[in-house]
Amino acid sequence: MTLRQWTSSFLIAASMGLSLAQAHAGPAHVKAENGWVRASVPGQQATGAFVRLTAEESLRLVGVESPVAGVAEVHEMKMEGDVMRMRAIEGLDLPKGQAVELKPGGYHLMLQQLKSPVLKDSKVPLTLVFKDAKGETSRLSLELPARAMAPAGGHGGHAGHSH
Ligand SMILES: [Cu+2]
Repeated sequence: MTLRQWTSSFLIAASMGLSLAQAHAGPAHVKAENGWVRASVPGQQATGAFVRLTAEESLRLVGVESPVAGVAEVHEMKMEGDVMRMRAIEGLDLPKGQAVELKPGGYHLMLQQLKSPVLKDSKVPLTLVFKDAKGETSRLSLELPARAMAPAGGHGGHAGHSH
């Protein structure tokens, strides 16, 4: 092998190594299942999105973005006295390999300042933003179907709550 050949194979190997490293820092290593968005009616300002997330490494869900909403947040539902309230949280821990369910009545993604009604059977683009232990950000883009109600056994998560 000449020096020139050696150099070029070294460069190829180096660039392959680099692209592998970049791939790891790119899309989040999170499995998203059973995702859906609650369809809204005209005039409704906000709706919820729900999904089951399983992270391949311990991550924290720190945000959500969607072109259909002016503001999108990660929310939790909590009893305050005897009233169920929801509020934005800074992050939701996703322990490695453990499914975390975002569902009506529990943690959910809140889409606020809706730009137009979320029509039943339409697809809603959402991007989830995660941070790992080192503070590195990764993203997962999803298209979730809009449904009038939960796929099975759901109950009205947002009825009676306002923002
Ligand atoms: Cu909410």
